[in-house]
Amino acid sequence: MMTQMRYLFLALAVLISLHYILSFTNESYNNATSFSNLKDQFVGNTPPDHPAADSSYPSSGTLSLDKSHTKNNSTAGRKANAAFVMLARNGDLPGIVTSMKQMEDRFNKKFNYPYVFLNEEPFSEEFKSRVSGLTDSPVQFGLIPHDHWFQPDWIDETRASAARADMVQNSVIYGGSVPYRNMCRYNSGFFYRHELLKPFKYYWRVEPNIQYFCDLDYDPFLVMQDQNKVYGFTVSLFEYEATIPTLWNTVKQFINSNPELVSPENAMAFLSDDGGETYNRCHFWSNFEIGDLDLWRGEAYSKFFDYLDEQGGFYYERWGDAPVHSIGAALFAEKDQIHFFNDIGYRHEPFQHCPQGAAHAKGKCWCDEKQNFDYEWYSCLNKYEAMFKS
Ligand SMILES: Nc1nc2c(ncn2[C@@H]2O[C@H](COP(=O)(O)OP(=O)(O)OP(=O)(O)O)[C@@H](O)[C@H]2O)c(=O)[nH]1
Ligand SMILES: [Mg+2]
Repeated sequence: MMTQMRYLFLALAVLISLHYILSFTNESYNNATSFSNLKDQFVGNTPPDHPAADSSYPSSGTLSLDKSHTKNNSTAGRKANAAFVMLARNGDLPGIVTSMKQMEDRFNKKFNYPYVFLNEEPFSEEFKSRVSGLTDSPVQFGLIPHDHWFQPDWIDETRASAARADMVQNSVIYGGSVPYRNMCRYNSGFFYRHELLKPFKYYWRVEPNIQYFCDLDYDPFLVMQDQNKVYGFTVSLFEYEATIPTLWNTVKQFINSNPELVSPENAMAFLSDDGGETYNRCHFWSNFEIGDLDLWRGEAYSKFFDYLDEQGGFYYERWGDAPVHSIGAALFAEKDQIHFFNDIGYRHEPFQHCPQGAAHAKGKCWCDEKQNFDYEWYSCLNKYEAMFKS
């Protein structure tokens, strides 16, 4: 009996010594058997394709430096049904890679959202391979259907070209360009109908040559989803009057004919200083957008876009997708559903939003806090904020 016990102890001692020797000499053995890893297997751990950073988020543009707040893991393991959307020409490649690399470095390396590129011409092999090389996320390249892009036949070209000549005369930016008008109309009323975007609910629009100044360690798509937001912006400003002379009258006609489509909790106060009589020309700068595609796909905005399109103002004037989206969001969503992404430092020439104070520190932003458009005379942020003060 005593001899058997002695053998048992001896065998145990050999096993324990072996375990320690392997733990020190073999990393994968150590990883597989360490107490914390074994615990994770039982208690549950973060899936490998999920953001490694803590991904809880601040609400409504406010920010807390309290680490316990950001450690509550409320968004851990979740992703929204979302994609980046980049409309681009092959010639935009240098600016596209600049934007995309920043997006990857500041945010998407951790979150792995897919990209959708759209173009009215096929993307070149060079474009596709350079762009795909920047990310581990899925990248898709879509061709825009002809009828979604080009000037429709029913537009009176004589009238349209006279309007363009007039704008060139008056030095209106992009006033002489048909492709620019195609782009504005496409962004206003078609991009969200593209086959490649059909599976998605949320999008983040990214343009060439933009800058992202700060690290983003939470998922803005989940902010949209969890807080029932439908439109997010970083910069807002006034539109050039010369590009939209009849837009507001057209909007008013639409509202008068379809009052039931306008949200009772709308953001008209952002658009108008006199209860809707005149347009103050405020709009969200649409080169940055995080939005809910269903806002555009819904009945109200679909009817609204069709009505605007029928008036021909995308070609007889130069209606931009920024005022059209902004008016649509402000009228058909509730004002609480429009979100200011205060902690996303962003620049599209010539304006930038640079987070201030604690937000600047938290995002390790590299923009100069003094260079911030928020309360410049040409910004509309104060009108947005005024809607929530009473
Ligand atoms: N495929 C395609 N994309 C275009 C065309 N024109 C513009 N875009 C894209 O549409 C978006 C807006 O165009 P931009 O030229 O940046 O317009 P903008 O921001 O008003 O003007 P900039 O100050 O020049 O940036 C960008 O993502 C462009 O790459 C076009 O003719 N074809
Ligand atoms: Mg641009």
